[in-house]
Amino acid sequence: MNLPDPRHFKNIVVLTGAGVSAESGLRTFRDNNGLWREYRVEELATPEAFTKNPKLVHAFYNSRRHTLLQSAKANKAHFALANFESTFEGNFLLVTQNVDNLHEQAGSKNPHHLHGELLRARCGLCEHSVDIEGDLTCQSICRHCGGIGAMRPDIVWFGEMPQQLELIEPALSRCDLFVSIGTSGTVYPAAGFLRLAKTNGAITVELNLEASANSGFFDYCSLGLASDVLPNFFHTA
Ligand code: BV8
Ligand code: ZN
Repeated sequence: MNLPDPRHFKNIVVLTGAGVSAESGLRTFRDNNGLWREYRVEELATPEAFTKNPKLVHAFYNSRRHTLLQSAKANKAHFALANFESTFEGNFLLVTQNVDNLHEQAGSKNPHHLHGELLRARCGLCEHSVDIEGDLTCQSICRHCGGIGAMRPDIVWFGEMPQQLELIEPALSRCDLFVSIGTSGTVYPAAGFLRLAKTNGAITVELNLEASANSGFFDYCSLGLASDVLPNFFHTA
């Protein structure tokens, strides 16, 4: 089945997941080499884990921040999205579950980080958030309120409210094309975006290495490496 041409639509929402950054050397979560195959989510990516063992949680995110800054570069898939957006005349909203900055690196204008950002920290006392490149520790001081020891990665952990839903959900309700890229479709509310877009009449497309949990509900599906499939779908090759 031929894939639809995205230029024939007026309001596009794209959702990306870890698969789009896999070829940049960042580990996914649930594949064979995924982070959650090696580490327990409950011990690292929940508010309870941070309360119980902040040192361990800081070490996990500090290490991922190092990898991002030292070795990860945007790949062809990130560039395909940014190039398409730069010439598309309709409305285009890029929502990413990824906490890296590779969409920004490729030139995407305003990616919405549903699950937060590795290069930002937030104070648990006053909620002020700042850009960071270095390590966070249990002694880090908030530049805003002066509080000590409450700085945390600005990441949405399990059980916490994802960011910018108030902008994303209305865009999903009015989009005519929804494209899901490189995500296993297991984490809510992102996994429910397909249903919201479909209920409102959008055409839905999955671009993924392997079919996701929701694959059967998409109108179209193209499987392969993001670096091959995206330039092809967005006609930016
Ligand atoms: C919330 C950030 C309330 C930290 C992450 C029971 C039922 C339903 C829901 C729940 C439930 N119990 C609990 C919940 C809620 C929970 C949830 O969904 N749990 C699931 C697991 C059951 N969700 C929450 O708690 C969320 N908050 O619900 O708040 C609320 C109420 C009302 C309305 C709204 C909200 C908060 C979720 C935030 C989780 N944070 N982590 C960090 O990064 O350290 S989630 C984690 O999974 C990742 O961060 C990532 O963002 C997310 C999604 O993962 P994927 O990106 O899909 O990655 P994955 O490895 O799974 O898949 C990779 C894909 O890439 C595969 O398909 C593979 O084939 C493909 N691929 C690989 N290589 C390539 C490729 N594709 C193309 N090219 C390649 N080269
Ligand atoms: Zn503070």
